[in-house]
Amino acid sequence: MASKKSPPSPPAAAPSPKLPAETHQTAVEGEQHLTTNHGLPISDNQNSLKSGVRGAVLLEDFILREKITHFDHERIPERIVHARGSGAHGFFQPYESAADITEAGFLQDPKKKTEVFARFSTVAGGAGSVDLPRDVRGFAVKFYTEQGNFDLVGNNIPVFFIQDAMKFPDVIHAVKMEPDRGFPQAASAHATFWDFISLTPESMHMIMWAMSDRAIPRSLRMIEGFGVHTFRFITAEGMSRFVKFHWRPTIGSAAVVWDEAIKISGADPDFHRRDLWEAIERGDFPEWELGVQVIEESQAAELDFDLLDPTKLIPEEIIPIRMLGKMVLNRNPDNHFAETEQVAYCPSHIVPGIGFSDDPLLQGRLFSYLDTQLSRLGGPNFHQIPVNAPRCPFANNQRDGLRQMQVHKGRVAYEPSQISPPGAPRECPVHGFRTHPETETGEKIRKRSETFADHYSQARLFFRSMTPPEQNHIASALAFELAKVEVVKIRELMLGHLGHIDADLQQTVADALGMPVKNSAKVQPAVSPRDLAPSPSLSLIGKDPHTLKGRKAGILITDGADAGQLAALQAAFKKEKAAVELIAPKIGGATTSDGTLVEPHHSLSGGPSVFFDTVVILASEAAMGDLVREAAAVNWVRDAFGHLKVIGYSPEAVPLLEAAGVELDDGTIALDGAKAIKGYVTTAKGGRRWEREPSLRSIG
Ligand code: HDD
Repeated sequence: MASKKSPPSPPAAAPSPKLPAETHQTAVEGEQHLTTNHGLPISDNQNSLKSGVRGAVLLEDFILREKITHFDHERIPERIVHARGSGAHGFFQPYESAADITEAGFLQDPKKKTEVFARFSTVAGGAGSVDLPRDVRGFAVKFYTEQGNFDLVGNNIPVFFIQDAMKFPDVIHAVKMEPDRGFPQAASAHATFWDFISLTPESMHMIMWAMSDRAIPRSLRMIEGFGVHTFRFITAEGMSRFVKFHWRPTIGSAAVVWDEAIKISGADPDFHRRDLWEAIERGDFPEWELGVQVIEESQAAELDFDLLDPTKLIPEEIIPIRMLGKMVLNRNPDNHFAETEQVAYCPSHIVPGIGFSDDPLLQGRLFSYLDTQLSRLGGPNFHQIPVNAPRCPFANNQRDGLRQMQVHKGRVAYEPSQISPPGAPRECPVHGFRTHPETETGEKIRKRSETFADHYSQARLFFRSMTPPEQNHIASALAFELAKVEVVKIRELMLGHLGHIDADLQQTVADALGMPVKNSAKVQPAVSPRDLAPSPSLSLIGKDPHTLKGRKAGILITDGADAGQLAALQAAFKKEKAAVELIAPKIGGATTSDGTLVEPHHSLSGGPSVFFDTVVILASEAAMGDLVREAAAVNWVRDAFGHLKVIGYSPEAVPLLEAAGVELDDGTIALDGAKAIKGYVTTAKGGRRWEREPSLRSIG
């Protein structure tokens, strides 16, 4: 009932305010009706049921209640780790039969494509966190094979923080936001993380990777992936070998610089998700080769570390990668929640021809994922959700349970049975999965193997395999993160560990922190670190493919910009298979020299140069007066220069470069003719100008 005090209702005859036709969609004959979840057609989706137009809403309104109730339950528990992810559909196709090393069905026939769903994620942040924190990236792929689903649940870093699953909740609690204050979100730069790490020497190798450029990738399309653990490949004849899985992006790997990552996080928190989505929408399908390092069981004993230790890798220079085939991601999800959120990967999902090793981290994971899906997806039937369901037939005697979607028929849900109908599921000793019959002996014991005890040699190997700019980035990242740790003894302990990795690194980080190196805490390694031969294949800069393929160029245009140059640049980028976006001072457009009104993708303030791999400024002299006084324009250029990008510019744009403090070098190229465009493109293919960095930025 309307309150007596309220002003009188307008007369019933008063016309209700008119909404634009398209916001008030009513079905016409033959169109689908909006209905309740139970199929009742809904006549009005704009107004709740009230007593009078200004009166109280009635409890009777079951349509309102159903709509709100469903909305209230739209969220499910987010993943405890890897909560923020982006997914895509695609396929995997082998190059040739791998029957000599595995009987896995999807690796036998080069003509056969296997459907996949891949999900890439950050680890520490919540589902709504940004895409570019310094963090490990998850790289999970579900292969829907004819022998059931194979889930390869890896990361973009080939080693891990810990050696035993017993420590997983600890390392995750340490990195996640601190429980009393609820921050920092998606960041390892805080005391609890470094407290745990400084007391966990086995993390040191992983720390080198996590502080490297790998942890701030330019694009999910450019990350490498690793299975991390040692797995087994088993042939049809029962021959078993150890393997390490590798994913390699065909367009090469690249990272952003830290200052850029921070700015991207503000300008576009969805930077990676958008990039993946848009690349697939424009037909620029991301591709990865899948390969394995194959290790004969007899070879395993000769390696200078234990294959069961997930904090170690095998340099490619020692055991090369055999490429097995290619994955192409060619379809975006239809629905982010239904697919990317509900996809449930489990390392325990394997197929005949693939087996586990006794890596204690892997063994713990074999339990954890199924367990977490039970609560995350509300019960034991999550395999029936379309993105999780095998594409091959599946049948067993498991029944009922929460969220049961199948209607199982018949009276027999067990075996053996004499009354089950013909065709009832039976076990299959010939084609069924068999565990590799490894001999296990040993006393029950809670103890770490001594073969896991060398925590510094491979950390050193990684650091010394980096190019000088990459080494500087590791030192800078360590200094940045440790500077956020207010507890001095944690910093001193970390400096102590760094001393065992590399004395120069220790000194550089100490200097950047403004702490005397002599204050480093004494750390007694369980095994003295050794000098292993560097592995150049671990460096990203060292294997930069020098290409613009899959990269994005940004062209800043103003009124009067040279139309011919714009067309020539667009054609040149297209030839290189690079995407191009235009930026203009105003989103309404810029009129180029031939009088064409060009519509940009971004206005200046909405399209900062951090979005692009290389940039061009095509400006007229007349536009300079305004641009040099416009912070968005000056920052656009200053950032592009500071982020070491190759910059092409029309000679008229020089005042803007000067206002931005750009010092012309080999990576700043005046576009004063067709030849100049060619030279600019060749230089831009070379990627960032690392030689510019030391004059712009100190370590720390
Ligand atoms: Fe994990 C999710 C990768 C160790 C327990 N993990 C998860 C995802 C990836 C990884 C990519 C996200 C999958 C998706 O996109 O849905 N995890 C790894 C790697 C590890 C690793 C490469 C070490 C080599 N994880 C690890 C351990 C445990 C877990 C040791 C527990 C004992 N991981 C989980 C989990 C998650 C998970 C709690 C959270 C959500 C989920 O599983 O589905 O079960």
